[in-house]
Amino acid sequence: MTRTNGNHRKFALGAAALAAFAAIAATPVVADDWRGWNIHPPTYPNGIALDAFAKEVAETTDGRVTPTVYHNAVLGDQPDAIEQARNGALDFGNFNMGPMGPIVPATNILSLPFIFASVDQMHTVMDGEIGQRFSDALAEKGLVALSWFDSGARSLYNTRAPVKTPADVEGLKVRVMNNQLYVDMIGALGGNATPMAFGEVYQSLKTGVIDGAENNYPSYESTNHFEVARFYSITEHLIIPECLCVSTASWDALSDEDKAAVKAAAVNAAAMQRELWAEREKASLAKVREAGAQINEVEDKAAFQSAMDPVYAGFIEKNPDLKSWIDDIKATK
Ligand code: BDP
Repeated sequence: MTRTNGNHRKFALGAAALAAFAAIAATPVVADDWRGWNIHPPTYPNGIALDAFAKEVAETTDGRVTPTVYHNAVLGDQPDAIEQARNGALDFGNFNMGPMGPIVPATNILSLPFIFASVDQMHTVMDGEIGQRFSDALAEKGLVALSWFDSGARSLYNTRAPVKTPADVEGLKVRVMNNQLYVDMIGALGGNATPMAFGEVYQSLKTGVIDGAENNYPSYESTNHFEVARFYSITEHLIIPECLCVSTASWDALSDEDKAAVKAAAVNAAAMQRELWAEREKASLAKVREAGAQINEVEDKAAFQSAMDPVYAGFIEKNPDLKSWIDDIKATK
């Protein structure tokens, strides 16, 4: 938030007073100390890119905006952090569109299983006209999406056995992010979904409160979930982008020049994050394999896809206006 120098005083007219006033008026505003949220460690691709964003913003605004990134979710869980950014208690954050769905309904489209055919298609969509529609929907809820980070594809993993067909999910207790669509998704496979904070998953897997979860390779690895849930099955059921989002309140307080600087830094951060992401996916896969995780292909992915028909039908019934967005995404090459 902008913390300007509030020394506004009334002066009697006179040369000395005018001179004093001119001196106060020339005092630069106090630097805008932005606080940013990150769920991951600082060494994760997102953490590195967010720190680079903070550094570039401080430089290119000549210190008028000085962001600090708070890593490891120390400022709160994701749904809570999204609310904080919306009401201006936080200035920016890297948010996944999964927990965004309950707040910005249009973003639920990005949580539909198998909505994208590939990560490349997701990039094309998010960097183009359809991505702008999501940005507009976020803007209506107090968030300015400046760029889009990669989050790969999410697959199922569990403590019990490889998942090769939908029937293997039957009866499994699976942790999901906070969004009803994921409860429906796991339910459609015959499993029981439990929405839970990211930071609680390791312990819950370890103690058997849940049997499994779902995530991309870097998060499966960085959280050490692979140590306790050794069966990772390449279902790739979700490809969810993440934004670098700024609170509208913080954004509106910027001059046009500083807005341009912050936007440029966010675009650069996303480019960096995507590069680091591609490397980290490979490194994480190698690390978990080395540690004994069993990674299995899912040959009949179509079986998982068709099991999602009721999830799509339910979504379209509740959101008829969003049907055309789904068609437009599917038509993007
Ligand atoms: C990670 C996302 C993060 C989510 C987390 C989760 O980057 O934003 O909070 O998954 O599963 O891949 O909660």
